Amino acid sequence: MSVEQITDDGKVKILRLNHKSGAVCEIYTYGATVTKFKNAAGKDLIWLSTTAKLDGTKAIRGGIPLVFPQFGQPIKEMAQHGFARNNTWGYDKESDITSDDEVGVTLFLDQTMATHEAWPFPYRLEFQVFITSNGSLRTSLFVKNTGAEAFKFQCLQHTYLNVGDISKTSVNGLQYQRYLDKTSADTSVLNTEDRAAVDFKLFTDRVYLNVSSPSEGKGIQVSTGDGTIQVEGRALWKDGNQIPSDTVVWNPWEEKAKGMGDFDDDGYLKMLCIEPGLVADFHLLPPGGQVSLVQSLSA
Ligand code: TA6
Repeated sequence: MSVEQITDDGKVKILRLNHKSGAVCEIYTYGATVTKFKNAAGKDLIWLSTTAKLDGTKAIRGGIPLVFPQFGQPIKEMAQHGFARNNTWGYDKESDITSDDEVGVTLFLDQTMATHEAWPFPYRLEFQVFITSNGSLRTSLFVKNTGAEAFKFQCLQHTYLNVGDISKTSVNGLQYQRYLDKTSADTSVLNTEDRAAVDFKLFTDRVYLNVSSPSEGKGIQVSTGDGTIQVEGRALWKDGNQIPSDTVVWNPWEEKAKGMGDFDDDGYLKMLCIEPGLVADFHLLPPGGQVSLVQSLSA
């Protein structure tokens, strides 16, 4: 069980978690972006574009980029998906966890490191990445209001899953859920998912509302050609009470994939984004308040 630091010019650029099971996870301090998770069976669960910028010039394409304080661009002056994913986070080795069963690190960001004049609030983000005793990946984003006034925010873990072959992929666990279809002419229409198994044959961009994983072992199952990836996501107040959270499902498909310079032209055939978040609306966090957004990936 170990945490390796890969440095560049004396600064930590990548953290590598090595679990005794053989599972490995890599996180860039830039954006606190998980870029790799290979489980104990040697299966890579995370997709990363081969043309992703990894030099800090833009958010990493693939992995688990972190979206905060906005999802999309409701605040027009601020970059799409906010500023958490395109700034370098801090890392304090003292916060490492290397117990008998788990290995984990915590990265942090606050208003002294990244902010925006259109959202001028004191905050602290902490992002914990653990490989757990059963070889799953648990990523927890903590949002803290360290200021004297309430602020509104959205947050999301923009997880790019490696599904191998999208034509052999289907998602279970969304049936009867309500969703907004961002590919439609009217994105405000509330639709209902009627399929037990959702498959993918075209550009897909949907916000499923209030699809929190009710408890351990539930959540969303992504059936791929060589197994199933279990995705659990939930949001919690500091007192542990659950907040109904959302799940975004995205595949840009061929034309949009080709239109992104950092997205492999054929990448849409190998990836699927299943993204737990609080994005259907802004959420109000009072002074001293904390919300955690927890994702668990296993296969
Ligand atoms: O999560 C889905 C989404 O909001 C899509 O609408 C698409 O914009 C995607 O995020 C990627 O956004 P990005 O800014 O990373 O290119």
